[in-house]
Formats: sequence, C-alpha cells, structure tokens
Amino acid sequence: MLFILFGLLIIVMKAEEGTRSRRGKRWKMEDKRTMDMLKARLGDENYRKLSRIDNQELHQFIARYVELCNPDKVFVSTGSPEDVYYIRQEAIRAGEEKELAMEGHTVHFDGYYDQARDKKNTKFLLPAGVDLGANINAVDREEGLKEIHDTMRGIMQGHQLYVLFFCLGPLNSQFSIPAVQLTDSGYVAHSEDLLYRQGYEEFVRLGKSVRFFKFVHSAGALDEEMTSKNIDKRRVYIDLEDETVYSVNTQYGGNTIGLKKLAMRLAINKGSKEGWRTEHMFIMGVHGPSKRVTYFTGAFPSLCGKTSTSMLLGETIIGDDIAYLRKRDGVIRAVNPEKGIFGIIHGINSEDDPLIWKTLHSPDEIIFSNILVTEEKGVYWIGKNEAQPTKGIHHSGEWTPGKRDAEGNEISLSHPNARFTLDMRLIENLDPELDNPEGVVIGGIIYGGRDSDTKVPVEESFDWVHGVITMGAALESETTAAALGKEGVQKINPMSNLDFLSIPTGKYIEDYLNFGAKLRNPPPIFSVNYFLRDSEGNLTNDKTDKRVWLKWMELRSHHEVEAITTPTGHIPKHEDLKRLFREVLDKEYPNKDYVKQFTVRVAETLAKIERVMEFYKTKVLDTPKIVFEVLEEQKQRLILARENYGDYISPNKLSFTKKV
Ligand code: SPV
Ligand code: MN
Repeated sequence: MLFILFGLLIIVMKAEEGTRSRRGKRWKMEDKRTMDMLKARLGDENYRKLSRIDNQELHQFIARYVELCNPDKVFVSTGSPEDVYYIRQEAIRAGEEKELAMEGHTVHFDGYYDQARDKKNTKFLLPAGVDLGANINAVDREEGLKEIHDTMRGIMQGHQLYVLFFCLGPLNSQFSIPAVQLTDSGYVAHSEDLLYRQGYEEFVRLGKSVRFFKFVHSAGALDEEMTSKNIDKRRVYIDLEDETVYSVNTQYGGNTIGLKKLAMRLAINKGSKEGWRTEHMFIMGVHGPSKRVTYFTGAFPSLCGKTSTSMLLGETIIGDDIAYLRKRDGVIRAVNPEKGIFGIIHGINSEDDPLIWKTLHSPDEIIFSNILVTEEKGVYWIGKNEAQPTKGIHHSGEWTPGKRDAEGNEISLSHPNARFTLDMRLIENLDPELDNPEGVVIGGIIYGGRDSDTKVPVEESFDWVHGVITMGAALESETTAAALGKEGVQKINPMSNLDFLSIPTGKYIEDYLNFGAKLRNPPPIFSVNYFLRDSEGNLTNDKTDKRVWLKWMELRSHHEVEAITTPTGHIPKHEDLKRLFREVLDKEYPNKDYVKQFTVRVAETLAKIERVMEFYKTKVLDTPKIVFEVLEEQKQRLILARENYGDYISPNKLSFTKKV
C-alpha cells in the first residue's frame, strides 16, 4: 500500500515537473517573440535601455500596447537629465507646449471641453459579482476591456510613444510603489517628469521581483490646436485586478497623468488590502515655538485651499495633494508619492501667496495650462493682481473680454481650473523631509470644505472616532471647476476622497476608524472652513487668517492651549487667537470678529447632520452603525444646547475646558 502511494506521488511530481518545464519553454518562446518585436519597433538604443530591466511582465505589457496602439516611434526614458530634456523639447517641437517669454516657462492648452476630470467617463472595470456601491462608477470588466482596447487600436499612429518609469514615494522605502507610464503625449510625459521621482533604476534593481502599477494613455487624434479631437470617446478605465489604468482621447492632467489621481485609485484599493492608507491630503510642517516642527496632513476637496495652505508663509511643504499613511510604533507616518505640484493658479496673488507668486515669476521650469498668454508672451489668470490685459490667447483660442462660447456663455479670461506644474525643488519652503524613506510622524489631521453658512473657521474633534465621523466622513463642500459639471452644489464628500474611492464607501470609513483605534496616541483631528460668510454674504475671514488657525492647531497638538467645548468640538479661546493674530499677522483681532466667526449656528448644523445622515442612509449601503450613533449624539448635544442658549450660541457664553 505504502509503495503504491509512493509510486503515485512520484508520477504526480514528474507530471508537474513536465508542465513546469513546458510552461517555462513556452514563456521563453513568448519572451523571445516579445523581445524580437520590441527590438524591431524600438531600435537599438531604446531596446538596450528596456532590456536592462529583467522583467518579462513589463516587456510583455509594453509589447502589447506598442502592437495595439501602433505609434510611429517609441522612446524609452531612463530618467537621465538627457532623456528628461529630450521629452520637454519634443513636447515643444510637437506643439503640445509653447515657449513663453520667461526662460523655462511653457504653456499647454487642453481643449475647450477637456478642462477638468471627467467623472462620468471614469469607470472601474469590475468582474461579475463585484460591487463597490452607488458612489462608484463601474462597467463590466470584460465589456470595458473590449471597448477600451477597440478604441486604442492604432490610436497612436503619427505619434511618439514615451515609456516612463517612476517611483511613487521615496526610493527604497516601504511606502514606495514603482509605476510604468506609456503615453503618446509629450506634455503628459513632461508633466510626470516634474511631478514624480524617476524610477528606472528602481526597476533595474528590482528586476523580476518588481510589482508595479501600469498606465496607458493616448491623447488620441489631435486637431490643429494640438488638442484631443474625439472628446466624445474620452474614457478613463481603471482595472483594479491588473493594477492598470487606461486613459484615451483626453489631455487634461487629472484624466491623463497616470501617477496622480489614476494611481491614487489603485493605491486606495491596494492600501485597504494591506492595512495602510492613501488619502487626498497635503503634508506640511507647521512650525511651533522653539523651532518645533509638527507635521499635519490635510484633506480638502479640489479648489478649496489645499495647495495654498500647504504653501503658507512660515511653514514648510512636503506635498499638496496625496499622502500615503502607515502605522509604525504606535504613530502614523506619511510620505508624499509625488515630488511636484499640479496646482490651481486661479486667485493666486502677490499679497496672499507670496511664496508661490515668487516661484511663478522666476525663470525656472514651469508648465502653465489653460491660463491667458498675453501679447508679450507673459501669463495672466483670474485674480492676478496686475493690470488686466484686454486680449490674449487661451484654451478657447484668441480671447477678448465678452467672448462667448457656442452655448452663449461668456468665456472667462482664464479657466478656473487653470494650473501650474512644477517640481517642488523650486519652492523656497520645501521641507527637508520630502525624501525621507521613513516618512514623517503626523501630529494632526485637518479636514476642510467650502461651507458658506455653517462650520466655524477651526475646531478640534473630541477624539479619533468623533473626528473621523463628524469632520471626515461628514465633510460637505460646494462642487468646483476641478470636475466637469455644475459648480456650487453642496455635496457630501467623505474625507474629500469620494471622487477617487476604489473600495465601498462604508468599508473605507470602517478602515479609517480601525486605523486610529490601536494607536498609542492618535493625532488630533481638526476641521477648518475658509469660506464662512456672515448674514450679509461677506466672507468672515481674510485669506491669510489660515496661518493663525494652523499655529493654534499646532499648539493644541502639544496640549499647550486651552479650548472651549461646544456641542460639536473644541474651539479656540479669544485670548489665544488674539495673541496669535498679533504674533503671526501683526493684526488686531477684536472680540466682535471672534464672535461672528465662532458662533455655533445650531439650526444650520442640525440641517447639515440631516443631510449627512441622508447620504449615508441612501448612498452608502455598508455604512458602519457607529457613524449614525456618533451623528445622533452630536444632534442631541446641539438640541440640548439650543434649549439653554438659543439658535446662535456665542462662544463667549460657553465655559472653558480645563483639559488642554
Ligand atoms: C484635484 O482636482 O483634486 C487635483 C487635480 O488635484 S486633478 O489631477 O485633476 O485631480
Ligand atoms: Mn487633488
């Protein structure tokens, strides 16, 4: 009996060995076919660069899209200064970027109807039986793959394909994710060289063992203005299973720069499986007393002051848009997967934003997009505090005031979502920890939205769970020009991440709650609102007041100032803000301003809670129960406070907490 069993085992093992060696041979043959094809299409120099990376999956991926998309030419970038220079020159030569008067500056225009993220045509490719919930746009995986591959057939004819390697996050770090981008847009390739850390050497080093994200982009057929012509076939399809994103017939950065919001969607999913987080957050160092630096992350919906906060005078920046967060030794550590900024230029002026203003006026490498180019080849945008030009060229062609589009709408001087793209090394207040492979320890988390009538300018939550739910999950903001669609509509936007979620919303919140639950000392959570208005409709704050809120949060993070407890959290005491306004802005801060800004608006807050509850009841089917419980408790505290103090509760009426 034993002999028979032993014999059977040997037969099975031999058969397996045979299969393995046949598979090995087939792989080898396939690999040879792939490599021969690549050699023929890439030419010696580019082939040599690619074959230094010992990774069959990578070679096959590139071969597949070279064959399918059929570019005229392929360029493999090693990220060397020569390769990076070549890409920029090609973007200019092809007419996707034009040189401006100031050295280093170029302008790129996206098509008139291609000015923002296309939420409608951005979809997850989901296999049958997988459902990510109502907030997530999806299409059947097989169907979607077929559609996108059909669209991509021959799409790069007449174009050059760039093959680029990057590393999301610092090199050689537990946080980092290698990524490969294929694009036929010199503008996209150039932007990525400014925004991401080069990863070619990382791919060479890791060889066979590298696991990486993949992005394929084609701007598609271009018109005379060098903008994508077939906008009706604009598609951004995300395949979580294969960690690949396809983007076609579009140029706007949010749809095309694979490593930005496309990688972010893949990373949210990956992080959720592996126990870390990807957030739509800046990372900045807030400078406290005695040279202390406390790092904060901040999540704000697009166009709500995220970049301008991260670049405030007196503080230092690690990133303005995306953060990877991991728990280590009882604290949260964060890195920025990017190293550059694709920032909103609208409203930037010399008084409120001196640092970025200076950078934008220096002869360094900057891509401006969808701004107005003046006769002198300078740049102008809405809110720039210099004499306004009366004509110029922008994303709709030649522009003069009063110009209207085909629908009869007046075309503004620059697009509200016009942007600048630069490497953060150009910024004076870059934080020295940007490339620390360990990341920085996070001392506080901030949520901000565009809220004209409810939330106070700054407030601290009672604890982690209360903050995650009432400030993060309940974040509500007015829609902006960063995504196509109507602006100014109030929308619940959990952690400002709703547009990018690749897991069910309830699971995302549950993960979030668990993330802080076992921390030795979870960072305090704050909310800010830069957009509060008084009863006459005037903003209650100056743009620079946010500098004071940050200093207050920094002190709270170290338990160095007291606060007043309201039904919704802890708010600053007037005397502390008065001192900080004087120290930071050299400004008086009268009590009447304080009362206007920090009055608890009970009716409005209750109405907001109802909207949040409605969202989680109807739009999120897997909402954790605790979300409703914590919101209900908040509601009851407000109702009780209203019985005692009325609908508008002045902070002067509330008592101090003894706890700091
Ligand atoms: C945003 O809109 O949040 C951005 C720019 O940071 S985009 O790349 O369009 O997402
Ligand atoms: Mn963003």
